[in-house]
Amino acid sequence: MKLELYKFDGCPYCQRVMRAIQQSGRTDVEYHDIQKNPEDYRRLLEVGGIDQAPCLFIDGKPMYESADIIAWLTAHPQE
Ligand SMILES: N[C@@H](CCC(=O)N[C@@H](CS)C(=O)NCC(=O)O)C(=O)O
Repeated sequence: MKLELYKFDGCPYCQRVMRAIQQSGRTDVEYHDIQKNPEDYRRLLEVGGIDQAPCLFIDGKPMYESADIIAWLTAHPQE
């Protein structure tokens, strides 16, 4: 399963998700900074359709909302 987090560092909701990822011990999340990388920003808009971070792509399918992302990560521990 491919997990990609679209985020930027000044975003408190992104920080909350990244903290949850760190605390869970997960090592399988790829980070995409939408402020530092214009291509990542474009992909977020193209695939996600909403200009909002954080967004977790789960096998290419976008999930918005930090609470939903954290709940999903909790329910799906790294194998
Ligand atoms: N309810 C959302 C809020 C996310 C949010 O407001 N993110 C801000 C950055 S901190 C954002 O992307 N704002 C841009 C926009 O909404 O257009 C969550 O919990 O993930």
